[in-house]
Formats: sequence, structure tokens, C-alpha cells
Amino acid sequence: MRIGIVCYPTFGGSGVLATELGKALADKGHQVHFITYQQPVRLNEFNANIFYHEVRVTTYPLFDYPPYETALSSTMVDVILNHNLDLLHVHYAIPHASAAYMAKKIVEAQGKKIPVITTLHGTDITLVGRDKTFAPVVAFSINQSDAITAVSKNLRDETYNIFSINKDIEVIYNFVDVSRFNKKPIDAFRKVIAPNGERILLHASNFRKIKRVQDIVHIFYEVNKKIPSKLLLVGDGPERRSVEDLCRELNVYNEVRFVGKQEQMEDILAVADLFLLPSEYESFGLAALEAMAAGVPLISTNVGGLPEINIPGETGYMSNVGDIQSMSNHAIEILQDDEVLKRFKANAAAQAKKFDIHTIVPQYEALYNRFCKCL
Ligand code: GMT
Repeated sequence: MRIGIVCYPTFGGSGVLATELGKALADKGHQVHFITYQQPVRLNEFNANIFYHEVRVTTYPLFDYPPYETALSSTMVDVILNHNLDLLHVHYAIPHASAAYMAKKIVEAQGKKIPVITTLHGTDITLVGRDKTFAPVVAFSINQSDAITAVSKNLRDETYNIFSINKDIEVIYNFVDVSRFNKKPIDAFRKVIAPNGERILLHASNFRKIKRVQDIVHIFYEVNKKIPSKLLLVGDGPERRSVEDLCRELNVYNEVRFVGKQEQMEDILAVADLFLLPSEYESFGLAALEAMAAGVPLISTNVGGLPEINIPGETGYMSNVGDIQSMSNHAIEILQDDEVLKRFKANAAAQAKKFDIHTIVPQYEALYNRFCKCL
């Protein structure tokens, strides 16, 4: 099958998921065409079945806002026609679903039919998508998609609550390549981070407000009073400065390492003991699933799709948003005893297997097949 994948090429969960999906499909013999404004960060290996088409936006003095969506639709048209695509799979509704609708209509006028599948990822619905600036276009273009998927039951339900959607939304969960994350820790790396065998707490995100990274510092502050520990913060974003300030204020800066954006998450996760995700909302929590695949238990909030992956008392614990005390207590409970930690680690790894790439990718293929007569 010849599949066009449209996504954000950045470290965000939707881009990571879309890229991993494209790579997995290419490994299975499909021809995959990525259409984005930049090479996706996880597209870091050569594969003869993978093609990359850059969306270039022409600048012109008249344009205070260069029309990216128009350039994206035009690139889609070019790729659909010149590579005879069988379907377009767009990740994150804004502006990918409406750009795909436009491209579909343009090629239709030239006699080419192409199904469009839209995967909803989270903030494209619950945060940005519902904003009045975008909502009518988002709702229309979702309804015009030939198939719609959401990454959790919660996101499916939220989409029905927020928009008037007259089609089925199929749930296809985020996935992880369990074999990739099942790695032995690199001793030298662990020693650099925790020279005296301290427990390692980890968080990875885009440091947006919705992630509540400040809560992590407060939780770490409480844990560190009781258990010798270090905090590794992976990623970067708008809240980074304020998080650093808080670390200094609480006098834990020397126990915290900001390692910035990282591609080799499997090596970092291999040395971690606990993953913290105290988000305000999380449609699924792909970063947490990757952690669990590496055998790292999860302390999270109980919002969005997180209850669909985190089993309290087994793979970790869940608390209300902002309940730092509860999250700290749970973290201490897991970390203070070697045997307890070992049990939680094993459970986390076992739970991640339910979301393995080999289970979930065939669900996308089955969906494609329903809309494609080419196989
Ligand atoms: O988490 C982010 O802010 C990035 C965002 C994205 O779309 O790039 O992630 C969303 O999609 C991921 C992949 O489906 C989900 O695992 C994340 O939970 C979701 N983030 C939110 O809902 C906040």
C-alpha cells in the first residue's frame, strides 16, 4: 500500500507516534510518504520504503502569516498524484485534517479518489481544537474524514462531548516497540546521574503548562527528604525557566539534571526507577507508556486516558491533579523498598506489552484495508 503520513515532525507525542507508525508500516513492506515541514525527529534511519516530502512555504511581503495550510494541501496534492497514493493518514487535526480535505477535493476534481484517515491525539480536541478560532473548521474536517481514530476511549468520548460528530470514532491506542525499550542500563550513565546508587526519578515532556512540571519538583522535594534520589528532566519548553527557578528556591537544584531534548529515550529510561506524569490532561500519555515498556513504574494523575494504562497498586499510582502529597506518598511507597520496586517494575513492563507495536499496528492496517481496495 502507498500511504501518505502527515504529522508534526517535532518531539511531541503525535509526531513520535506517527513516525513510529510510518517506520513500522515501511518495515512491513508498505511505501510510506511523510509530508511535513521538517524531517521528523524519530525518522533517523534509512529505509528504502520511506520517502520524505518537505512542505515549503513561500514567503512574500504581503504575508504577515505565511499560508502553511495552503502549502501543505498543495504538497499533499503533488505527492498523491505523483506517487499514486492509496490513502492519506493525518495525525493531529489542526491543520492537517482540513488541509487533507482540501487536497482530497482537488485530486477528486482530477479523477483521483483518496481516503483520508484522521487520528486525533489530544490537545487538537481538548485544548486548541475547541478554541472558537479553530472549532468550526476542526469539526467540519473531522466529519469529512473517511475514518477517524482516537488514541484512547477518553479522547473519543471527549471528542463527542466537545463537537457534533456524526461518524464513528474508532479507538486505536498509542503503541510502543517493547523490544526497543527492554534494555539493560548503561552502568557508566547511571553512575554519572546517581553516583551513590540514589533512586532516579524521571520526567519527559515538552514542558508546557498542561504538564505541571512544577508539581514534579514539589514531589521530588518530598521524596528526596526521605529517600536519597535524583531527578532527571528530559525535554524543553515554555515552563523550563520557571521549573529551574523552583529547583533553586527549594534548594534541590544540585539533585536535578536538565538533559534537554533527547532521542535515545531507551538509554535514559533504562536507568530510571520511577516516571512522573502529573499532567492536567493527557489523552493517553505516550511518554509514560515508553517508560513502562522500559520497566519504569508510573506516578500520574487520574485524568484523560491515563486510567486506561496505569493500574493503581500494580504499575504505579494515580492521584487527583495537583495532589502533590498523595503523589509524593505513593512515590515513597514504591521507592523505599527494593522488593516493592521490583514488583512494580515487572508489572509496568507486563502492562506495556498490551500496547506493543505488533498488536496495535495491525489495527491501523485493518482500518486502511477497509478503505482501500488495492490489497
Ligand atoms: O503531550 C503533548 O503535549 C504533545 C501531544 C502531541 O499531540 O504531540 O501529545 C498528545 O498526543 C500523544 C500521542 O497520541 C498522547 O500520548 C498525549 O497524551 C497527548 N497529549 C495530551 O493530551 C496533552
